[in-house]
Amino acid sequence: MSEEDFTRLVEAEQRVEPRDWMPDGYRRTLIRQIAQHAHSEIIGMQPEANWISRAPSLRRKAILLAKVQDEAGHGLYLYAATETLGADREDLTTKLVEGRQKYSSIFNYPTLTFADVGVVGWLVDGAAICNQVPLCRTSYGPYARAMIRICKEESFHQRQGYELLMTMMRGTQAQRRMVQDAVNRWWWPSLMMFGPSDTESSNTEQSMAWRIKRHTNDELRQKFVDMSVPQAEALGVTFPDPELRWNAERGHHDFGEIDWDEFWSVVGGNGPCNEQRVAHRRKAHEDGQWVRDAAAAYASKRAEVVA
Ligand code: FAQ
Repeated sequence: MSEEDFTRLVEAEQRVEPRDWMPDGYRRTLIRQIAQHAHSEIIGMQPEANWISRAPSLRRKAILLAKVQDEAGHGLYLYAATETLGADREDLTTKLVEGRQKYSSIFNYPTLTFADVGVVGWLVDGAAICNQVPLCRTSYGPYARAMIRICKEESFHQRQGYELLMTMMRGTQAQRRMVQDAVNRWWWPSLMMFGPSDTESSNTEQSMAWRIKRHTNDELRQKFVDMSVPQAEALGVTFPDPELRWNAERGHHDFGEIDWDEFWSVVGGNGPCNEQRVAHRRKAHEDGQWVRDAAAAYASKRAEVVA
């Protein structure tokens, strides 16, 4: 396949498969984005896992455990997708724990109360769905197929969060205050998940041309705001943005300016929990060395028997 064949295939909305010829930049961009996505799922287990042992009922514990396990599964599908592009999983993990590869800024904020579990489900998984549903139509086959299952599971995650918050809002005054406080802390970081504004986004133009990304960062952020406002009203909470209002002319909600200094500071490693998240991941990886050694020894013995 030539470069022209590749371009024709992508423009005809067909899928690129692992053995097809692809430009080096396309492969590199995919590995970067999918690895960052996989790392986000794996690091993203930590803020919620913080509450598994303190969940207020058996039902909430079972739901939370299932959600965090799903996130591990998502990370594994996504690492497998990078392997179809020639990436090495061990190398990606090394880059993550050495701070040479990014993961989503959102997971560097702490989960201070159980209401945070609900708000992470509602807003963080809600933002993730908004961003990821279009990725089911991304041009690289293994990534697009992984996204279909991931999105189904994210949708359950979002609903469990919303249902948890609905329950708390029907509770005591203190519980309602807890929900509003969690919303106040997570709203802006959730908007930051979509990345820098389009004018600052270094990768969007090329990624859109290759049909890796299907919408720009600002388009998806706007969609998320429009989707979340009626959900907040139904729940009985407000977002901490005095400039948030319906603009009938645009047919969308206007909203205030994101604190981009905060965004870049968190992306640069200086958020409230960056150090703790990476240190925890590094320790888990080192503690798992004996499992990887045992699995490798078992596989090589099996290979000898078969030979
Ligand atoms: N945090 O040029 P762009 C989840 C970086 S959902 C950190 O616009 P791009 C589910 C970006 O990498 C979260 N870094 O970049 C879950 C680039 O740096 P580079 C994960 C960010 O790639 C829920 C630079 O800024 N979802 O895990 C962020 O075209 C609950 C310039 O930006 C995905 O990864 C950020 N927020 O667009 C799990 C979805 N934003 O690499 C547990 C797939 C940007 O050039 C619990 N990814 N950067 O050095 C994407 O759609 C895209 O990669 C974007 C960024 C939209 C995130």
